[in-house]
Amino acid sequence: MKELLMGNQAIARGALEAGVTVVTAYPGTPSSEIPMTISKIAKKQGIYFEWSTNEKVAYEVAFAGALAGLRSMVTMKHVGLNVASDAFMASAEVGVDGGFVVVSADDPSLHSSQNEQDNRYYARLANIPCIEPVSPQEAKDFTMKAFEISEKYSIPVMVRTTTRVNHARGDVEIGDILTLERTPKFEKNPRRFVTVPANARVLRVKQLEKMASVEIDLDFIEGSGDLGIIASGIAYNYVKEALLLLNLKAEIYKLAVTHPLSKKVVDFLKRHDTIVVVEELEPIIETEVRALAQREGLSVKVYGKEFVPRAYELDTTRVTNAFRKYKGIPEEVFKDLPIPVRPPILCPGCPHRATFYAMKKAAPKGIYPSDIGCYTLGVVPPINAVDTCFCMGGSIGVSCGLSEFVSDKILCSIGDSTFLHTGIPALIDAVYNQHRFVVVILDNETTAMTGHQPHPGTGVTGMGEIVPKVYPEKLAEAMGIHTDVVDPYDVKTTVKVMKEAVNSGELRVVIARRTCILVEGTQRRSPYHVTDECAGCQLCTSQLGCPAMTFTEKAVINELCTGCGVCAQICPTHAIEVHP
Ligand SMILES: Cc1ncc(C[n+]2csc(CCOP(=O)(O)OP(=O)(O)O)c2C)c(N)n1
Repeated sequence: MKELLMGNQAIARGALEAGVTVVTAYPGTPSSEIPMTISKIAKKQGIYFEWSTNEKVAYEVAFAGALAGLRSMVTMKHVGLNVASDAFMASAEVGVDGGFVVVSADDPSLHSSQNEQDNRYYARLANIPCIEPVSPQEAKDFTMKAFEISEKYSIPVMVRTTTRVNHARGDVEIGDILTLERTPKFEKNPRRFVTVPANARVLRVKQLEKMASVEIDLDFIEGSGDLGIIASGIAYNYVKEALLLLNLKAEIYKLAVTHPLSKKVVDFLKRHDTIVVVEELEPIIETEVRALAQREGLSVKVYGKEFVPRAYELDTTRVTNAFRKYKGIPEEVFKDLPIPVRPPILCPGCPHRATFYAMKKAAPKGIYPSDIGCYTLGVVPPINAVDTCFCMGGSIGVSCGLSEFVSDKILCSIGDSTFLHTGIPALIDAVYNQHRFVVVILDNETTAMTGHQPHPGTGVTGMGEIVPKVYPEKLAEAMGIHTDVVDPYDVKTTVKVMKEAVNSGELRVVIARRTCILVEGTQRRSPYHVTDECAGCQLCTSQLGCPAMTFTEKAVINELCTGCGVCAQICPTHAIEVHP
């Protein structure tokens, strides 16, 4: 039986058909639908699932499952592996008992990410196998295979995907869900599990030996021609289309296992005088293929990034142009379709808008370091209250530094999920090292940006259980920080509390708590309208930038109004009222 599945659902299905019993994750595009799929059926299937506080914890929990002999999977976006990398490196050395699959969902072209990063480097850094599907069917099959390989060599296996593979949909052959009757057990073994230098030195050599023996048979070769093409990941699909468009003949080596390279690659090199490596992002395979050719004493000419762009994702046009360049024929210039630009913007009624308004009122000339979440959209005019955004949790750490080096007033903004993810250690640093600035936690009681996943502050687990909430104010107060909790829809009080915090000259925390408008729903509030009292001062539109407001001769509120009432509170002529 076949089912139309998204790549991410296919990975989840593959894990189920491989008998997975532990799945953990921290959300992040383009990976989020894998754990979201698992979370819905975890209880029924007897799977332990958790949304973890951050990727490092997610990694450690799943790794523990694998150490106890259970098939385990952890999923994250590419930058998530930066957060998990300490645990990741150790796990590669220690090895696993149950199959352990690490899904790294990379985001070439940064559709929804802070940077572009090729995590195939991580597979090399940790020296673990890396396999890359190109379709939903392969996403399922390779996930299953990854569990097998992991158990065969007792090593974590990376399934590396990219946005187009995660989000593409296609027919997938559905098999049976596997139930493995395994009793988890932890057998003490300090020589393996306690990585003091004397033990870790031994593990290091063992791991090298283990990886030297890895041979995974998933690659295939197709087509014929003098030219040899090596393509991996989604680039393989573009190569096929480009060859058709250009009527070009070539033998294609479709690389599924991108670390370690199969011995078959050498035979392929021996058959060709010229090879073009087509891979998205970094010249990793290209460099390794060149090294292989040198080691084997082959005179084959290897091309890659001379023709194939290194930045951003590839597509059929870019790969076709790469081959045009290679053949010395003019590249085709495609004009972008005349689609109107629609930059992302905070939703109408988003409580973050009101919080930013109050921050700017409290310190109009302040510096506003920020973080990653919906609130990063506070960078867009007219809000302009986001001066930095580097990495998750970075707002507080950067404020610790800036507050020491510049004399401006500093108010940083960070979301509730992000605060719990990596904000806490930086806040402790601020207390310890006596840094003075204001931390505004924009607590919309969810992880909105990535699809409203629960987190420790929401009081609901990934399996749907109701548990005690972790309150950011209790954490901050326990650190000895004066902390206020405000409702950003109450503009007057929020501005007053922010001003007090800024002018205190102390380290302060202000928690702006108001449920995300998409979670709360808009039905409960009456929309507003503008009366004849409007003086046309444009304060509302110029300060808030709410998509529910426009201005012609006077302010106009459209049907997008959610009834938050923030604009009514700042109107100097009281010309905004609830719609009669
Ligand atoms: C290291 C890392 N992990 C995950 C993500 C994906 N991501 C972006 S913002 C965000 C959290 C947003 O939640 P919150 O801080 O509560 O802000 P909100 O969007 O709800 O305003 C996540 C998980 C990321 N960008 N980087």
